[in-house]
Amino acid sequence: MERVDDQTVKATVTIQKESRGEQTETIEVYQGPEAEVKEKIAAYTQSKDGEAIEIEIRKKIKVSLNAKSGTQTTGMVTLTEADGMVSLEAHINGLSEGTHAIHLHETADCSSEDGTSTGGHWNPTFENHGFWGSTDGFHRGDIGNFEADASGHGMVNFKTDLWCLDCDDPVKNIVGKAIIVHQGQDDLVSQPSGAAGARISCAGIITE
Ligand SMILES: [Cu+2]
Ligand SMILES: [Zn+2]
Repeated sequence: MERVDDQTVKATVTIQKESRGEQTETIEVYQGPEAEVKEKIAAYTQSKDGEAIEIEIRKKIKVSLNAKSGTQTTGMVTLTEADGMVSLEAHINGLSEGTHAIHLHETADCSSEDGTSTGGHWNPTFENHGFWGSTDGFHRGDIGNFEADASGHGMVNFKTDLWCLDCDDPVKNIVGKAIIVHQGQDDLVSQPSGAAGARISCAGIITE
């Protein structure tokens, strides 16, 4: 299992108050572990009865990609949730130059040498494998392909409202899943996984 280097929640609480025709706005920011932040918000807002309260919570999970299948492919992935969107930003090193697939797989278990302990593609909607957004169906883990340069570095920037971090919806929650980088390219057609070759790097999306 990968260690989570940084798991924080940032919450902005805005309180609007009107008295004698005058509007005042107070903004409080809390940052830390989710449970702690929620406790602080509850304590703060308890005394603010009858005032307009707006709470925005930003979640962040950082995990490291560990080399698999005899490679040296490692990296860092940051997942952020804000305004109903989840962003994935990955920096990957030790790749062969060219196109590589990246997916979410079913289980955050990177213990096996070849990454197969993570299971198949995460597919909570029971659709076919395909390119993200395809009307013919796609897995909710089908992030797709990215390019690695001559120095073996690749970057992924991906954003979607079909995921969440640690929410109650099993079709959206990506906590407990794995991020897998492949040796080859996803052809976006072959079933069930795009014929992308060996699993060369793995990160479990876990919160502690
Ligand atoms: Cu995969
Ligand atoms: Zn797939």
